[in-house]
Amino acid sequence: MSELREAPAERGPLFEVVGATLKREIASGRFAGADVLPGERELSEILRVSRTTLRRAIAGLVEQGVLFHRHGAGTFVRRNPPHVEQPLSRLTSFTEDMRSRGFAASSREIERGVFLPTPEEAMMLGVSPRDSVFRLARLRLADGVPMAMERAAVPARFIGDPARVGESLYVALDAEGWLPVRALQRLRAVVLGAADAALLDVAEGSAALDIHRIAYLADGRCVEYTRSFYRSDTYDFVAELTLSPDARRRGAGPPR
Ligand code: 16G
Repeated sequence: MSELREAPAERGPLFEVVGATLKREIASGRFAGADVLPGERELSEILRVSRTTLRRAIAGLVEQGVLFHRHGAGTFVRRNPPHVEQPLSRLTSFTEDMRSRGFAASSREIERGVFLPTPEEAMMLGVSPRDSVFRLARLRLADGVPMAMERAAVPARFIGDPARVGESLYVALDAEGWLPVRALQRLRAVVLGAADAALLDVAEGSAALDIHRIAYLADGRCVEYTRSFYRSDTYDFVAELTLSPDARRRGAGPPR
């Protein structure tokens, strides 16, 4: 470890040089054994930089998905992007899905507020163009890796105080007594444009799943319209198919 040094040719702010050095060392398999980075003090001594610089460098690598923090356990090297198999028959939230798989769910907020609906939102939610909607656009991450870009719209009357919507939209809806019980979802393949590709940390033109979800309350009112782009390299949507009761009877063979 003692030869871990910045390359003299590298220029830029010190924390970026340190980040690039760490990234190169990781790529060369430096931490392959344990996958956990040495402690902050040890690493800052090895690299001969302040802990503040080191922290900024590490934060940058967490943002890029190279490293991730595990609460109370340290900073780890990510070897493979999380891969998720998602059943298409259960109505669950992103936070719930990721937690159940042992990934730490987080979000980077792009937009939040109460606005007049776009024509698309008004149509999908069945609200008047004069009714307000609460809009929340977020990049969703699992263990620090971008997984999906979601733009959710909820009729404002279902959100008491927009500022109180925390990590999970469904937890907030549940707290107000408006948790959806049913949803319709449409999936199609798309090619990502530059802006969404940059957010999802994939090359422009990569394939993604474009998902529209309309979620309903028990009384049939629409509570959510969300348009999402899911990275196709991290998500498999799995549907269970069953034979119709008629066909099942036919397949059971002649009655004895
Ligand atoms: C899921 C839903 C999304 C919903 C979000 C709530 C899909 C394709 N989308 O990502 O419609 O808004 O969960 O997650 O499954 P949250 O409660 O963690 O904010």
